[in-house]
Amino acid sequence: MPLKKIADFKIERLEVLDQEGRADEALVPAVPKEKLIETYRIMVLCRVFDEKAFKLQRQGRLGTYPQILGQEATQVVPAMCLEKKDWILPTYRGQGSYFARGMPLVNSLLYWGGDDRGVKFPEGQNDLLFAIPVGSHLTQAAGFALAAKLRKDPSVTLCYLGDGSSSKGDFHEALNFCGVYKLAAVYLVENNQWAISVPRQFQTASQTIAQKAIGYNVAGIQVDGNDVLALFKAVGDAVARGRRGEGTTVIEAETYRLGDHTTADDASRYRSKEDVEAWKQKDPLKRFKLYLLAKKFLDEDADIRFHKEAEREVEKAIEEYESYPEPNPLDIFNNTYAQNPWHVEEQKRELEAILKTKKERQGPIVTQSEGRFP
Ligand SMILES: Cc1ncc(C[n+]2csc(CCOP(=O)(O)OP(=O)(O)O)c2C)c(N)n1
Ligand SMILES: [Mg+2]
Repeated sequence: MPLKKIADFKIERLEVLDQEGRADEALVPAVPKEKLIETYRIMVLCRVFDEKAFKLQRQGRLGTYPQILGQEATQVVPAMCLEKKDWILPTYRGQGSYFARGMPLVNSLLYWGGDDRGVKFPEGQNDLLFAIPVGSHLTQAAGFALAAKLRKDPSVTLCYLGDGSSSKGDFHEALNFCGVYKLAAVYLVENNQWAISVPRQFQTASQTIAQKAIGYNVAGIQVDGNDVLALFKAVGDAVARGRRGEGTTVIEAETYRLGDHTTADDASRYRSKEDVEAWKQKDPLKRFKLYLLAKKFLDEDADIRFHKEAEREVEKAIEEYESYPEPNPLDIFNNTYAQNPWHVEEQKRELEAILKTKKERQGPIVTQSEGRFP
């Protein structure tokens, strides 16, 4: 006797733009023209910033830096789908999401230059600092979404994670919690095919990452992560669903990390040029530009202007970063506890004494310009 079927599951993949930037009109989301152009402008800014930050690191002017090259769409578009009061928890590969939220470029340079004054976010919006430990922010995102629910606050929590992060227990604990309490959260998995040198197929045996949503009775969908319009549709729908009280969505956005894991890595040691070249053909900027040109929302002159403006903006941020007033080493004790425990106070006094003696003997201890990153 055949067994009784008690449930049926399917996972869908959303694609709107093809590689030449032609859209499937039936699927195009209703996003105002101005917003599309602004999205493109920020994506261009990300690309210019990213390239420059890489070079600064190579010149010893910036610390270790994780490029977002190739992931501009998965970075920028989800953040563009939020209201200011929504919560956003990016990963360390998160410059694009921060820039989409209006974070000044200099802050990112300060952060990756090892200066914690870079983590001062724009006032009046709910941007959180990413965690460098992989996945530790996933359960925190569920906590933010639960807090919003308890306060009857309509804000939605957007949490970014990588394919590697989805193998961690935190992901499953967070989704279990979100499913049970029907929380207004969106987990945006940037599946860039690599967790440092570990490829996607060694990350999970499941056919998609999106299908992991099924186990927790939350919505799940896979999208082409290099397709701006597909992302606007999937994330826009997920945010609206959360806002309506209909729970959490997992979005697996398939993309590719075109650069190294960070400036401390050399990806040519573990992956082929052919693979990288094939993904370059799916460049999210190129495809979106072709769409905007065809729609006459953009012309070549405006594109050149966006690039020039981005270069000027980045240069200005670098000047500001490199002439930033010296940090006070004692700040390390000021921003962790509301009230320092006794042993931290003791360390603070110790550093105060060291700084005083050094200052008397040698003048300033830290200089911005001289060999910060040998
Ligand atoms: C808890 C923890 N384990 C290991 C690491 C080292 N680590 C840094 S990034 C990374 C890979 C993460 O891959 P993924 O989630 O796919 O994000 P991606 O870097 O590709 O954006 C690892 C293992 C870490 N930072 N934290
Ligand atoms: Mg990854």
